Amino acid sequence: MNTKWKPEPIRSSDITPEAVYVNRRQFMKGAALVAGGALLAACAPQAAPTPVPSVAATYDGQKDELGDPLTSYAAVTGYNNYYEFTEDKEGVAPMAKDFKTRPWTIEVSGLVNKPRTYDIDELMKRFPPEERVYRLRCVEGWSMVIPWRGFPLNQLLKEVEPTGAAKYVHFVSLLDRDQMPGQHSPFFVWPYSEGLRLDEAQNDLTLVATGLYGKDLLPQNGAPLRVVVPWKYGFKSAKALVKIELVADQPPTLWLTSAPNEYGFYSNVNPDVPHPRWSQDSERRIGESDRRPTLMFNGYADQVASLYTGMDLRTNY
Ligand SMILES: Nc1nc2c(c(=O)[nH]1)N[C@H]1C(S)=C(S)[C@@H](COP(=O)(O)O)O[C@H]1N2
Ligand SMILES: [Mo]
Repeated sequence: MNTKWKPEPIRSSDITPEAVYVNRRQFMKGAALVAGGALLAACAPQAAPTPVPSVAATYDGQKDELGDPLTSYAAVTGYNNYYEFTEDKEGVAPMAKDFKTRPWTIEVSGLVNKPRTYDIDELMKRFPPEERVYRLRCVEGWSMVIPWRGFPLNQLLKEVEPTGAAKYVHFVSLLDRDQMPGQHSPFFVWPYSEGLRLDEAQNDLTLVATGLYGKDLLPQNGAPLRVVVPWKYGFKSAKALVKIELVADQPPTLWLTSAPNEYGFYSNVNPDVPHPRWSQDSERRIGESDRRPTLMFNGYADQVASLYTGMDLRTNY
């Protein structure tokens, strides 16, 4: 995605074969059975009830609201963009496998009445998870359909009470050169950071994700928590968050800092506004062979178009 990148068509060899996915699914069913057994055994009268996340037990045949099938678990967890590790999409998962996600805290601060630092496990108990199937459209021209588990960011923002001066939200990812070798790259300003206007952050679609496919996030997908903003290009959805800061002015972001002519602050999915080096009017859904047309706001126009009333989306790309 940096200046030396071109969007490349994804070869089928880039994606873990379906057989691996099927095996993994079998394994997941087995794991669920084991977990169920453990739960029964633990259910002696004096035992406290174990909270069970409200996620579907099976994803077979599940579709998004447009009727499109979910992208396989193997592809979602095996084909990733995560520059802190490597620019090789299939290399992220093996490199990130031992990434430490505990202990972990997330600071919510800045222009708020009640700044707070949450322990990740405390945060996950405080905000009950929902399941949301969202499309993720990478600016490079590929997309996936992912069943996320998380909670709307607006619930967290409400709890810390943004002041009247807060106009933007700055998302900051972990800085840890020992664990994230990509952060030795001098081409970017680390840590990874992103930003939204406050009303975008408060929109009900904006999710704090802690899991996908009913399981905790794996490191390659941004464990232990990330933001997911489904109507914007994937890079707005920052991984491994350690800080969410409410600010008055548009915050700096990694991509805007490295290539302002290519990546705007808004970065709404928009088939009518090409990237300077390639069209954005179609995309390759991972797992499919034909390209499909890219939808305005990634198909979420009904929920978000009103956020941009009166704005020229060619200038505010
Ligand atoms: N911290 C961090 N967050 C990140 C990135 C990154 O390199 N570092 N890549 C972004 C890009 S370009 C995309 S397309 C999505 C990919 O998310 P996924 O690998 O979970 O599909 O993560 C986004 N979040
Ligand atoms: Mo991306």
